[in-house]
Amino acid sequence: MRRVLAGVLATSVLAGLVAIAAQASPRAAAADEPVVVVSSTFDDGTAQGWTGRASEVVEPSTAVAHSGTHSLAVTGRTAGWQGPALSILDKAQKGVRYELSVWVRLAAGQAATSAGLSVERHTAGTPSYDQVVGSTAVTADGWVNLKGTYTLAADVDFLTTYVEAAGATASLHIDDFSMSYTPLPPIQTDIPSVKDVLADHFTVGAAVENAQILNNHGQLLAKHFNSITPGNQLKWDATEPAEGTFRFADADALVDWAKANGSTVRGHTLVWHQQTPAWVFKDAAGNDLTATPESKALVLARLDAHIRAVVGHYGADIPVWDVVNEVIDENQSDGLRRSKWFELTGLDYLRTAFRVAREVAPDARLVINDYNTNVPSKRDKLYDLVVQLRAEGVPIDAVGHQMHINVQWPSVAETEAMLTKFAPLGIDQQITEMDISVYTDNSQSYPTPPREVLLTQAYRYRDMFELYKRYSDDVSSVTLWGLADDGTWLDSFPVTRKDHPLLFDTRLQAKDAYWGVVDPSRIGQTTTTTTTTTTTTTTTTTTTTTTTTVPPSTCAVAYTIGSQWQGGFQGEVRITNRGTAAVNPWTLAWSFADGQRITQLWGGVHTQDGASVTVRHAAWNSTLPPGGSVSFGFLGSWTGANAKPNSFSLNGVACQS
Ligand code: 9MR
Repeated sequence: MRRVLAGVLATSVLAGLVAIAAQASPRAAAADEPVVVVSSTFDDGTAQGWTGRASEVVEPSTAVAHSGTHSLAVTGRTAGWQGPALSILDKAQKGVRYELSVWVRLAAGQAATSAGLSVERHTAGTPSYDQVVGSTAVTADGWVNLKGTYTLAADVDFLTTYVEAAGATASLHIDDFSMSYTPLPPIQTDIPSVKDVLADHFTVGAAVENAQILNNHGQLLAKHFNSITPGNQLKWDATEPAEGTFRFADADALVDWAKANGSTVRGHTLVWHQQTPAWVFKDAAGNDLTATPESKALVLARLDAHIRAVVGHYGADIPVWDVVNEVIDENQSDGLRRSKWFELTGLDYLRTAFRVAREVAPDARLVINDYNTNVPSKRDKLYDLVVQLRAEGVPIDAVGHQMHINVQWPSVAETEAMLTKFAPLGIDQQITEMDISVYTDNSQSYPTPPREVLLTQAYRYRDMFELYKRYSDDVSSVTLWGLADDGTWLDSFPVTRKDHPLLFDTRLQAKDAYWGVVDPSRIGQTTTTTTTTTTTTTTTTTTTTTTTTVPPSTCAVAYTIGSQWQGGFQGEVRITNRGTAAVNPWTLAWSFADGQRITQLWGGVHTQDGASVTVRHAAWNSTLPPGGSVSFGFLGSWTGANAKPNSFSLNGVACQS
């Protein structure tokens, strides 16, 4: 049975989920229990806040329904990007990982096409578009579920989620949209910090996205790592999407976080054959450059300008750069990857990149980075290139070994041979992108990784870190490609399936793999409990007192009645941010039990729908700093006992009252 509560908030069709907002007596959200913050079923015969992105028409329809009586019909589309959109500005809290799910079906008679689910956000008027679910086949014959996760990492003044469809004029239906999150348990604070355990050997890093410096992720990152590598934010497509137009906001936020948290930053990466915008290899008329002296001069000038701008922007804040990435192809007789860079410039792009980086950042450590450097044929080609370029005076300071490996491959002996190969050069070596996939071939897929596989992984981490420690005179840093198993590129590479390659699980709790690095005598002492979906696997160690049952409360609300008279009263609400990150913007919601109605409110903007009240910040108090408070006051009418509301939610997350 479904109940439709005020607005778009309702209990969900998803069994066992708990809607916290606008319920009369919501219970506190427990860790590991999904909380629905938005549910749109359209069964009340309204569009429940959904609109078109342009002039297309959205209206409730009984023609088809995924469940209940209604769906939302979308007609009159004239472009692929058009489709139904819902503002989630008041619902999404920064740093919280939401699951978005919607069912899509084409209207009767429409030709098959594809559809996707995305988020549009604006910061200071500049729009960005984040894909939640990529292009997925849809037809008029049945419903297709688009489901993915989204974490807001930037301050925004506009935030919508929307469905678009490749068929520019296709009419479609959507139904049973939900936006939910599963509160994380607190991070374990009473286990050793990886960076402290390895302090005598090398720095320990994690590759991160902007969402991972917030909330629990930020706490975990700060506790265990003293180096971060922006996973995508310093790549060419992020920093110079159009010639001469530089964007540093995302990378700046990571660098600022590192500075504030005593962490160093590895700059990744200045030159790569991927994530390089098309304009770099086109002439002014938009034609592909061909290998001519003029083209070579043009791309080397672009490379020079790019490195000058990016490395120059960060100066001493980024002391290590992966100057070039993945330039070796061991299947070529000369060992050099046939990238556009190589085709247009030969080896000169390498020479230019290192030379300019050295000129702009004379003190930075300059790295040549690659994967599979343990494979002898590839390792030897890389070695030959490094020797040749260094002999020419090209300033290469370090070799980066990515170390994307799995639970069976490669052997420790082969990995040791990788390090000993380069040691005689007296060159620094860094482990730059390590992870250990639980899979050894593309046909495997575990809903939950078997315990023996996780134990094998733990022993692999133990053995590899023991090796690195033995070579700590040669190895200055070890970075993992990700923070925890809830964010890994291996979930979609080489095939889509859930992988578990890191030290912390999807709930940010220490795995056996963590103990493999920190204290191998404790491998096997973790207990693993599994719930029904792959994303709610929880590992708690038997050796800590932290449990997964205490919900993290990041806000507290004090509701006071200042004075009260026959029929009227004056109230004040004080919200305190108990988290470590600012909340901006904020919206507080609660439900009155006694028929109270707000007649006037200051310090915020209110709406009231029946018993449900929503108060959004005023223009001047939109930020709730960590540890700080904001207050607003109001006049209201009352009947009955004028009972105080006993639960509140801030941006959809339950607060203490
Ligand atoms: O982690 C990165 C992922 O988010 C990007 O989609 C991907 C694009 O190719 O790049 C990933 O990072 C890569 C890194 O830059 C170089 N070595 C391989 C990494 C994993 O693909």
